Amino acid sequence: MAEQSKFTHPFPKLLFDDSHIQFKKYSKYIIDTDAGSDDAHAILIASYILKYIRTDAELIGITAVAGNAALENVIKNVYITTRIGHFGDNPPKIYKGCRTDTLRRFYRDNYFLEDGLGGQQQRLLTELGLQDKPLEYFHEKQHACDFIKDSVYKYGEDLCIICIGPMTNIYLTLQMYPDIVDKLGCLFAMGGTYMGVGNAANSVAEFNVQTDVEATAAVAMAKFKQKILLPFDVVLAYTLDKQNGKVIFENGANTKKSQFVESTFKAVSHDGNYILCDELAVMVALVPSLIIYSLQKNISIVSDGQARGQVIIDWLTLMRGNQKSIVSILTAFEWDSVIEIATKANLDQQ
Ligand SMILES: [Ca+2]
Repeated sequence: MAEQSKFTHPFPKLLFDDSHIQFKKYSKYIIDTDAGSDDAHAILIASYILKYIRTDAELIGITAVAGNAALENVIKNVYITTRIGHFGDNPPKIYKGCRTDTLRRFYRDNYFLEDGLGGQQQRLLTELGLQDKPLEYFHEKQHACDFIKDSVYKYGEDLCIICIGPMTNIYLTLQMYPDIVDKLGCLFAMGGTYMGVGNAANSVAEFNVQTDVEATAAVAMAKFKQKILLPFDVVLAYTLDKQNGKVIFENGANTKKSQFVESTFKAVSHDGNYILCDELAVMVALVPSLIIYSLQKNISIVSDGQARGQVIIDWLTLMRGNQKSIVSILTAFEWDSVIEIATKANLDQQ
């Protein structure tokens, strides 16, 4: 096993236990996304996994939510990605979700520039001959929340929803159809922190949670059968080494897919630190054998004050009653395999 895959915890041993469980494979998946270049990269990798590794599984749809970019841009970015990825003639359908967060604050970080795709959206749409298409061309008529509800009713325990954006779509679906809690197989989310290392302005919250704290807090408390969390600070702990980072993010494969990844990340300064964020979430959700350690802990979300949006971990099991909600927090992975998958996803032919 490579050195990098040995993740050491900075906490006393008593906080960790033998609670790691083997996560099951689901046969149906939905990706809920605020794409975002890293979401686009994650969807590209998902298309590779579904074509070559999880041929038994199906991505039944992609739901869009405002976050990294405005909803219209998220939808177009997802559409572009599904045409560049490994989906072939059968790309997943795209559903338009929530235009804003629950408090309607219209928060954007523009981390991947205004179009959410590193300024490449117009060029890529033009290359696909779609620059003049109206927004309706790119998505289904049914609203994302209704699609999520119908899918949960139809597939139940066989369905896993992978959330790589703010929780607004899931929260709204839950408000409209609360019985999905008892039916859905798994809710998997990239977001939050477990060591308090956030990327929001207050330094303790993570972007997806901070964008819709109310939605996250409500979804976190909902008693789904299985809730899995990939925290942001775990992603940071798994920063790629420079050599692998360059191959994956700087067109190491010299293919159309590899160029797509490079161009959409060009606006971001890697500073020698390449991370797989939403990408890692999608990889381990689709291929759970990549997960080698997790903690089963109660969590809750700070809803006000200076630490608004921070995830509180109930390390010593002190939370009571309605405060608590068990989540599987992922902390360690088969890193060599993760790198191999991310590298191969950039190749046009295998
Ligand atoms: Ca995202």
